[in-house]
Amino acid sequence: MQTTFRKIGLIEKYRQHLPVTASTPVVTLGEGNTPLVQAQNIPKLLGYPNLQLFFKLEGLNPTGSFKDRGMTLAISKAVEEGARAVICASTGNTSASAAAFATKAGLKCYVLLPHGYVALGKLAQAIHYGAQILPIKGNFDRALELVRELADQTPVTVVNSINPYRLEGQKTAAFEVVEHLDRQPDYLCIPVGNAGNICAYWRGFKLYRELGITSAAPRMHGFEAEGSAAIVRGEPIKNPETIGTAIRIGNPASWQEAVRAASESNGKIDSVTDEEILSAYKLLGTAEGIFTEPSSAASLAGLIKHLKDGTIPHSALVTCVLTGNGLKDPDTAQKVTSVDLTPVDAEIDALKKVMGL
Ligand code: AN7
Repeated sequence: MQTTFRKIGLIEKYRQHLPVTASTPVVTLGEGNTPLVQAQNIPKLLGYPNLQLFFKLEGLNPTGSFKDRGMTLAISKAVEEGARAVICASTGNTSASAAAFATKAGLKCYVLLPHGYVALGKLAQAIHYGAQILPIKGNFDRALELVRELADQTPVTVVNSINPYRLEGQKTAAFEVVEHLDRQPDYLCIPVGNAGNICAYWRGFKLYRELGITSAAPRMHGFEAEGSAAIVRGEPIKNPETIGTAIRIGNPASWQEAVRAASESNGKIDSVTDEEILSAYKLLGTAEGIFTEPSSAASLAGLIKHLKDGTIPHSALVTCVLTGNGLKDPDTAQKVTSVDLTPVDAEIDALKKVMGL
């Protein structure tokens, strides 16, 4: 019996909407096709029983974040164009994804990281996939400036979202949301850091509307962390701060396109506090069984804010994008919930006593 290998990954699935040809070498780790899961308990708990809420679980991509969608295309095109080395600045997830895809393609990978502000799991990934790690004494915004300069002076290909292929790959997430719902959501809520992903989703939704696959497009509601909310404040932030280290970015690269995405879609870019982010982060775990990283919970935190202030109607069909996997940041998970981990005697009676049974 002859068996055929079914091609995987989002380039194969969506190639007619992507800038590839039959001769583009496809570098894939099986990214995309992530679950869209309906909330079971949160709408009632919040007091909005008619809310139709779905979570796009991007943490189930091969390196645990949405970055893999853009990286499969950016690395495939880099190989096609003859690159030998790639480079990125990163708050963590881009570095993990770049390192994995570069390794698979046989490319050298350099990653510039803001020293002390990358979640443990992401750093472990970049190391494990064999990237050359360059922690810098500066934040993400400085790292990205340095990457742009290095790319001008040396033969390295930048795979940050300023690489045009990144957002083209990432727009496929919008296609999946439409296919899973069999229509467009009314609202899309999404975290905003460097502001690329909100633009990518908007491109995807707009394309499906143009092609007549949907009759309308959702309103895009993007959420920055309050201590890093450059777009909301209307000026770059020199020393951005937030518990969500992934979105600790003070001068977003896709600023203007993100503002256009929000205005063209009749949506909004707003901010949420670290307290609101952590509260949504915990709620996802305790009410829905979803472990996402703190930055990702900015989408739910923002939705809650906009339900409360009436910006989003209480019976809307909403998709919240959960951009990264909670396992990437075990430190924050342990810090934010105090649990008694004192060992119990390994005896039935001792356990029953502690369990109150
Ligand atoms: C989990 O990895 O910028 O607004 O260098 O890791 O498209 O930047 C990560 C960003 C949201 C924000 N959620 O997306 C990086 C990086 C998670 C993230 C964002 C990031 P953009």
